[in-house]
Order: sequence, then structure tokens, then C-alpha cells
Amino acid sequence: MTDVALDAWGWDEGWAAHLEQLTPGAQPARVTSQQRARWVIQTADGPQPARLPSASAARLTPVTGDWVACVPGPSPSDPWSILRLLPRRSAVRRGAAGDTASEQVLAANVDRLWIVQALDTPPNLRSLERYLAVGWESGTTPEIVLTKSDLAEALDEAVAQVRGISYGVALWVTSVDDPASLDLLRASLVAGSTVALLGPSGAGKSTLVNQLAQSDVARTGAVRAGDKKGRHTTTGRELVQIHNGALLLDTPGMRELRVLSLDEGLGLTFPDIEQWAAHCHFGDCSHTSEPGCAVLRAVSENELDEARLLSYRKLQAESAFERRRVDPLARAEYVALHKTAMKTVKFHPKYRG
Ligand SMILES: Nc1nc2c(ncn2[C@@H]2O[C@H](COP(=O)(O)OP(=O)(O)OP(=O)(O)O)[C@@H](O)[C@H]2O)c(=O)[nH]1
Ligand SMILES: [Mg+2]
Ligand SMILES: [Zn+2]
Repeated sequence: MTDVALDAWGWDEGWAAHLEQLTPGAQPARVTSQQRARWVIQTADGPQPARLPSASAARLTPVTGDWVACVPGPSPSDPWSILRLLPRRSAVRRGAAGDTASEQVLAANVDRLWIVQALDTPPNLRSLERYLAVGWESGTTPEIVLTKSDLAEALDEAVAQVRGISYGVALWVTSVDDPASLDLLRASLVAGSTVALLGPSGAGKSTLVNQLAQSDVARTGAVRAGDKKGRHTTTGRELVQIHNGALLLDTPGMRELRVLSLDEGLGLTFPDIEQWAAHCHFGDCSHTSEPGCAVLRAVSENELDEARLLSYRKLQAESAFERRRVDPLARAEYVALHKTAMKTVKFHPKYRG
């Protein structure tokens, strides 16, 4: 079963097969926005409000971008009921803000992830690396969009710096003053394909959505004069379809992006470091002080920026911490390792009484 109205929102035979298998008889819909316990879904009959009668029945809470199986309410004025979440093809996740030990799905079923950063201040390479790791880990294709090139003090240098840390990632440089830069970005959009925009507040995400849509679909707000920080203008995650059929998912600016456990995300973000690491003397080299460390040699020979190595190690440590938190086996291994390390120290001739 395919549905022409929903094809435009990315529906295809793969989704149809899941629906048929998991919830035969239910209708498909895509979540276009979520505010706490209220959803708006795009159904074959157009947008409808929806609710989740039982979170356990749906297995997971649907977020913007999700495909769901649902049924209409008892009367046309009632919200639809979401019965089930269809398995995600990709999910942009981060550790939930604060101390809570949980994760937050920022967007689901995203094909391309635009990491947006403004050029009104020098580029923050360490932040871009963090976003890239999250992007790769999500199962999407991350890309970097540098906005406000009109406000850059040293444009060429800034772009070169970003290019130097973005391996295998498309890099776009845009400005509202440069229509050609926006035309290029617009031409890259594909009907029915979903692009999510992620980045700090004030980066220009909503402005970009409006420019690409050629209409004011998203609210935008000025940044603070001093530090150029945004004022958190966008408050919800919303999926909009623009005139050329592309689907854009705008998100609120983020203060922090905590990574979860990283697998391929780390290696895809730092392929240069992993390449050197393959030549380290020890297979489990931590690239901190080991003899024969090829990564440290690259730093000493100025082939690798030490700040980039520190960024890699920081993300690696955060990822390991997350893994121990969610995986008891990893935690047990860590404890065992440290016990051995403690014993080694205790019995070392230097420490014996
Ligand atoms: N000079 C200049 N200003 C821009 C450009 N793009 C966006 N801005 C301005 O930057 C400010 C912030 O833009 P928004 O689009 O609201 O930023 P946002 O990333 O959506 O911010 P949040 O919704 O808070 O996350 C607005 O005043 C925009 O007009 C640009 O290319 N050049
Ligand atoms: Mg915004
Ligand atoms: Zn090493």
C-alpha cells in the first residue's frame, strides 16, 4: 500500500511493509511536531492532532520525523490515536540535558543533518567535531552549513579551518546577502527527503528554512549584540514541507550536546587520527604517553593539531562513560581493570614499604 499524499512526506514501500506487519489495518502518518503530550501528524487526509493513549503500547515516544501507525478519533473533532511507532531508520540522539540519566531523540528518520554554525564569530571547531560525531552516529549523513558569511572577519581562513576538520562531509557557506549561496543549497534538496537543522541558538537555522522555503514558515530572532548568542527563538521541533517538495526539520538551538556511546561516529569524525592510530606500537594505545605512539608523533611533527587530539580523547572518554552507565558488562570490565591497576601500583617496588 502506498499513498500518494504521504509519498510526498517520505512514505515508501519499506514503511508500508512495517505497518502491514506490525499494525495491520492502522493508518500511517508522520509526526510533524510534538509539544509534550500533543502531537501533530500528517495523515493521508492532511494534518491532524494526535495523542498517545498508552506509551507502553507504542513502545517508544514518537518525536518529530517519526512514522506512526494510528487510527482516527471516534468523531472528526477528536484527536487521532497513535498506536505504534514504526522502527526508525535514523535517530539523532544526545544525552538529555542536566544530570538525568537518559537520552533524548532530537529528530527521527532524517536523511541529511545540517550542522549549522554562524561565521559572525571565529568557527568553533571542537563544537563542530562534537556535532559531527553525533550526526554520524545517528545513521544520517552530516553536512556543515556555515551561515552569515557576510559577517565573517576572516572568511577564507575560517572556511579553511572548518574544511581541515570535516572529512568526507559536504561544506556549505551561506549568507542571506548572497542569493547564489542559497540557490546552491536549495538545488541540493530532494523532494520527499528529510533534512534536519541542528546547531546553537542564533546560528540562523530558522532563517535558512525561511530562505529555502521562500516564505516565512519559521520565526526568527536577533542575536545579542555582545556575544552574538541567540535568544532561543525556536522552541519546538517542526517538520515542514517546502514548495519544491523537500522536508525541513527545524530545531531549537542547543546549549549543550552530550554524546551518547559512540561506535562508528568517532571513527568517521576523526578518520585522520584513526589512520595514525593503526601504526601505534600498542594495539590498545590511548595516545597519551605510550612509546611508539604514531598519533603523538603526528602531533610532534605538526601533522595533527593537538587540540583536535584532545577533542577526540574527550569524546572517546565521554562515550566510554556513557557505555559504562548503560552497559553493566562494560562497567564490570572497567572496575576489574582498575582493580588490577591498583594492585600493580601497590606492589610496585617504588610503593612497597
Ligand atoms: N547578517 C546575517 N544575519 C543572519 C544571517 N542568517 C541569519 N541571520 C540573523 O541571525 C539571527 C538569528 O537567526 P535565527 O534564524 O533566528 O537563528 P536560529 O538558529 O533559528 O536560532 P534559535 O531558533 O534560537 O535556535 C536573526 O536576526 C537573523 O536575521 C545571515 O546570513 N547574515
Ligand atoms: Mg530558530
Ligand atoms: Zn597511540
